[in-house]
Amino acid sequence: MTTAYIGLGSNLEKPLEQIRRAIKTLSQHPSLHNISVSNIYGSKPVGPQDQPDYVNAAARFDTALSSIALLDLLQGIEQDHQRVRERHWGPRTLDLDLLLYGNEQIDLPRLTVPHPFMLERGFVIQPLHDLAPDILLANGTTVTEQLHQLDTSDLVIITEE
Ligand code: PH2
Ligand code: MG
Ligand code: MG
Repeated sequence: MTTAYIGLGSNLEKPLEQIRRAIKTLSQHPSLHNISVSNIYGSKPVGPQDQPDYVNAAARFDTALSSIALLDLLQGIEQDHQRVRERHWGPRTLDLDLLLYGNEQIDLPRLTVPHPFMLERGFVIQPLHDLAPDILLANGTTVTEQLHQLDTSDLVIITEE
């Protein structure tokens, strides 16, 4: 079994419902075990500003799936939410990003883990902090220390889990 962390994001078609539905799907999936979910946050878009605000969260689970099999599973769930791939960093109904897969470093054409931009993003690090404040990130700092480096003033808690 490997412990994995994912980031969830949505800013189209009732984002909070998208995130809740994705969490339900993940929780019921037979290959994902011991799932826990962060608080759910509202956040301002990072990247292009001409798009709606996001809803973001993170989840942790244990799985025997390989990293690529897990990526396939996550992309399948994105497709179930009518995800259309358009603009880079543009709006989306559901984004499921594999953040961490055990302590593995993965550099494949389809998959880079740890997620290459996670350290700079409050909307990733804050929900990750809810789940695992003490784990070490790729730069050798804890999630708590990393969180203190970031501006999280645009984040609002929508629901406390
Ligand atoms: N995702 C993006 C681009 N910008 N901004 C926020 N606040 N939250 C996101 O999940 C997000 C984003 C592309 O994946
Ligand atoms: Mg993505
Ligand atoms: Mg993303």
